[in-house]
Amino acid sequence: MNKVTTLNQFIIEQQAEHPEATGGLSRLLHHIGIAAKKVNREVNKAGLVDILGQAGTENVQGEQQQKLDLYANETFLDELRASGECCGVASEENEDIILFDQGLCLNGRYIVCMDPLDGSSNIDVNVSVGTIFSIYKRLSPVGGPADLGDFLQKGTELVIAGYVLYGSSTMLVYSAGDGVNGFTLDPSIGEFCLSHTDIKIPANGKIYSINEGHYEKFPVGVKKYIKYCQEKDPRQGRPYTSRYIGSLVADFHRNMLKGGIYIYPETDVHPHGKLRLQYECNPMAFLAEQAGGTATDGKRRILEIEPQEIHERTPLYTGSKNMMSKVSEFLDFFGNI
Ligand code: P6P
Repeated sequence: MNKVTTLNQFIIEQQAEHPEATGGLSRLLHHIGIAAKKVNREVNKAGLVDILGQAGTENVQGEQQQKLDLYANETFLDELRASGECCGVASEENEDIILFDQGLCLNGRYIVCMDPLDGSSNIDVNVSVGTIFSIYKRLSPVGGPADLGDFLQKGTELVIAGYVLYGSSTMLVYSAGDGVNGFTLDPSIGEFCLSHTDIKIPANGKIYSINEGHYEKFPVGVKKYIKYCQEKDPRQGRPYTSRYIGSLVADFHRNMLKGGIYIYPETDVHPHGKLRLQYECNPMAFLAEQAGGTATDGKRRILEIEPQEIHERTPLYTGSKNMMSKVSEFLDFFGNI
């Protein structure tokens, strides 16, 4: 019988490779896994209970909040607080940072930036959605409250980044800076089990993922790249295939396994891009690089961008390194205008 490695076993084994580790990060990850299982339970029965649809409120983005958005946000906040290792959270669902400034949490050495339920507008139509999380070491002194500077660290300072994909199966994928590993939830035992070891994104891919509904407003370089993907050239395996789910975690995960490129550039509606640097782009960029891919804003490495505020947006180009090199040629030649 094949040995099953659960997420908790894997975390403990990884911790053993770092003698200086105190177990804090392991406890934090363990609680993230619990929150993911709780959210998975509700996502899976959405439609059967009164948790579908809009909550009748708006988030800081001015977007209609789904009932599951609020449930996911509260669930992850509760588990992060319960871990005692986290002193504060920046969430897509909250305008300001949430400080855990009571008791044990004041000694928490980590902060979390998260999108608790990304792509949630897809929930009512049963399309995959995801959670995106990223963990930094706090910069503020342990024992006191976290401050804004803790949440405005560059992606190069990330300690852990990961996502949960609530899809045909539920997977938790994360990296602590030494490769990317994927864990599939086995409902029969209620555990995430190691299923994708050391994920590497293929250097080449045949999939480009972009919302071509915004085509007319794309930078010229992006338009030229899309046409390049569509031109027939059997020697280079073109035309490529267009795949766009409209759920970042699902599009990104597919490209991680099969190879491909995901692009959300500047548009007229989103002149700085739509996606959020701190809790969407930086974690995905960290994972892409850990898997051998790359991630830029069209010019700069995402992880090198100095955040100015917790909800700032950025264009995102990420995926297979050779496809990223090709799109960069078009952007350099035609510019980002
Ligand atoms: P559009 C979902 O709202 C999201 O943040 C990402 O998950 C997704 O990739 C993107 O926005 C979809 O945006 O403009 O194509 O609907």
